[in-house]
Amino acid sequence: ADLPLPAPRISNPETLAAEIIERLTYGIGKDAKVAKPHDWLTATILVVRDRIIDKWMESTRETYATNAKRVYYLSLEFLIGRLMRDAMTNLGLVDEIRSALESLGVDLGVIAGLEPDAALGNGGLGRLAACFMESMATVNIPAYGYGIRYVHGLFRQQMADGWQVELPETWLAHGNPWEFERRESSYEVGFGGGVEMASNGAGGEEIRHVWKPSERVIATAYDTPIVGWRGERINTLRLWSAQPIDPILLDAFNAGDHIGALRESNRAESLTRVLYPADATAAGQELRLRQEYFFCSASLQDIVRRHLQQGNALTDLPKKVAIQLNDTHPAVSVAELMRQLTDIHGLDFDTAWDITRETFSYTNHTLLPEALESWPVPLFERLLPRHMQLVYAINAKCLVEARKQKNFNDQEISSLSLIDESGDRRVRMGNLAFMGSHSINGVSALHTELMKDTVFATLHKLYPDRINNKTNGITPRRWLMQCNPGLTALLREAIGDDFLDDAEKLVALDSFAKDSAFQEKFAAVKRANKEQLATLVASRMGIRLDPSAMFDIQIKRIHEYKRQLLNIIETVALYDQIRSHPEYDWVPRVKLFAGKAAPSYHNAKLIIKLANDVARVINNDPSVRGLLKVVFIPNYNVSLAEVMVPAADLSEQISTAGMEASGTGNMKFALNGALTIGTLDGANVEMRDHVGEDNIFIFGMTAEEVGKVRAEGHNPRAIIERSRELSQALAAIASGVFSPDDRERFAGLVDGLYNHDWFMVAADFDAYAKAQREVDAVWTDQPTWQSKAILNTARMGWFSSDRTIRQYTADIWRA
Ligand code: DL6
Repeated sequence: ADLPLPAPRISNPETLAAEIIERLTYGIGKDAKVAKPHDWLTATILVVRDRIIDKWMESTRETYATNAKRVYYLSLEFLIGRLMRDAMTNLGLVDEIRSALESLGVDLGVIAGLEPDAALGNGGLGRLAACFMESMATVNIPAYGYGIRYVHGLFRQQMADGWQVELPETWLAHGNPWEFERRESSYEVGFGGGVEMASNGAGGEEIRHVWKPSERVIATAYDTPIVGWRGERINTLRLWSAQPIDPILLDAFNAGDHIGALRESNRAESLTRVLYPADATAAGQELRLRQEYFFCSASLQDIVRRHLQQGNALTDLPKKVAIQLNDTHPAVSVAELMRQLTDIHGLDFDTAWDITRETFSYTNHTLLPEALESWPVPLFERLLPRHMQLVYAINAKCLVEARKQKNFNDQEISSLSLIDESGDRRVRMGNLAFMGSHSINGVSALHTELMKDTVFATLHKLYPDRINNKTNGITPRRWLMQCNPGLTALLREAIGDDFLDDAEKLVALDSFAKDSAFQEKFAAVKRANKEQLATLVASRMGIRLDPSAMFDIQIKRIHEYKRQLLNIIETVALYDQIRSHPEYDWVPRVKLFAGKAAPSYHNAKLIIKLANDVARVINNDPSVRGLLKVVFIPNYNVSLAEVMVPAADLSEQISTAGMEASGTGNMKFALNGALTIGTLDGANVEMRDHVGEDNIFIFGMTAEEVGKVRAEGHNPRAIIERSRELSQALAAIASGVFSPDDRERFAGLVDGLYNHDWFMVAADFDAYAKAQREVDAVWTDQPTWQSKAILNTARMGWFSSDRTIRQYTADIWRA
């Protein structure tokens, strides 16, 4: 029966206040008189959630009714952050909720700050997935995100004497009012065992493969609604949690083996307990492959079930379903869909292969060789025996095609192969994702070109139409409207509200760039944001910052290719200069850093320690006269970024050219009116094209030059010896000026620069230092600085993830 939906909720402050009290009382069981801030937070979320549910059901009903094509975004990571402000902003409820709470004596800002960050991701790739989820709802695409409901997301970072210490993060400690457990959406996922042949039907002539796993777990769905802008559409993020088939083995328990009785249960639950904390190295461990297969299998079972339930034919899958693989982590899906289509649904191999390739598309997010996943054949075969057979069958089919079509030589054939035979035999997940997809995209123009020339050169030769570019974007709701309400209000006053619905309309601000009254207002907003960040730093770290100094910020994962080290060395050189030339009119700067290092990444952790050691010395040196401060803020996460991004004057995007696939932090800063100092890497190249080369500080080697120097041989020692500033700074670091307790601490780091300098820190140092002095010069001319900052905000609208999603929709998903 076509049952009606409940009447939509009314959302004025009085009814909201009454509902909050009702939720507090009947939902949480708390008397308002004794309710704690956390209770208020939960009650408020539940009231906001009701408004979302109304729309959510409408959206779902509409998709079913129209049998529209659905997009599925498979990602092992979703770096979501907090959801309450996001939902309230998109539903237009912020002011109403604030006054409702005020009437109850509760401060929205205080309770909003208690919401834990959902940190189910490491960095760029996971945050992009979160921005995409919001944009897909905004541009009205019926989409589902599929991932894992990790009990512990990315670790909490603490500093112990300047060293990173990792602590477990417990985002679910107070429950999660955003999610709905869907027990009815449960699937079995198998591992191990063997493959048998079975005849099909009475005649017995058709033969099928039957996988008999030796181990099974249950995947249970948890759904979180994702609100699009103005609440027009609500999509679903479905995260899987692993559960045992038998919660306790009673026989074992009764026989006195109390630990053994829970072994199966623990083994199942450990599957989804922890997020792997490395972003740029393949995890390479069995548990990781189990995680990957677990979420892919459950997601594909769910997708195929929904497709069939809607009355569609399996052969129509590509017409009704588009599945985007977020990097290679879900690449095993290619083999899993083939298994489901052939072994379970009885399609022949060739038909299944056509459907598979038309359904999948794959995004590559990094060219770093150490991040490209591959699995030892024996492990893959033991865990997924049927998938191994299918990988061999797919490989045979594609290699025959390659030999026939292109007359490839043996070397080319071996680089195409799904099996890397060069050492211990390994399954190449990048090649599997590529062969199983009709579209393979990079995330910036430069990265896409490099993909064609490097990692996927032979595959590109074989399938020249598949690689395409989709430059990343960021959602302007979270990264402008929510994180920078001051700027948003000023923009609305100046150019009206059009940009709220279409970020590219920000370009109307261009004509205000030279308007001195507007410049003052723009600068006042920045100043207020800097004061807010200074308050945070003072309260968390006891360090006082001067908001009139230039706030120069580098926040991102700590990685050698991102070159925090270059920034720190330049800071040391500047420190030296300030002390040697007290007569100069130095521009006061605050150098801010934040970011996490993968727990096993030794040099990255050493770089954090160096930043902290340098900070301690500089901040305590009276001869610096407050002209330079260095701060490493611990525990970088989405919420901290939301405070730091609007407060930046200068954004550091200084990776070795050719190594950062795109970057998205670069876009967030520029949208909020920071000027970028950066290399021609990733999306910086396109940012320069958009904001104009006069409004960005570009320095250093190009990707081509880096490639050439690496190929021809690099002599960093000679470069260092030629640069007085650099050699002095390195000598200070290596000799223990900043580490008197352990003078050798950084000797190895500096040796690395003298001896190989793979990341071109020495090679780019002088250009970087020169660019920093140009930054100083422009800063001293505030009207010019402000006009450039305004032009950055005006011209960054193209980098909205709405634009990116529209491009995926038009070119890849055809939804
Ligand atoms: O595409 C999103 C994001 C890019 O902006 C970054 O440039 C890229 O490093 C990141 N990649 C990852 C995966 N691993 N690594 N490295 O997070 O993707």
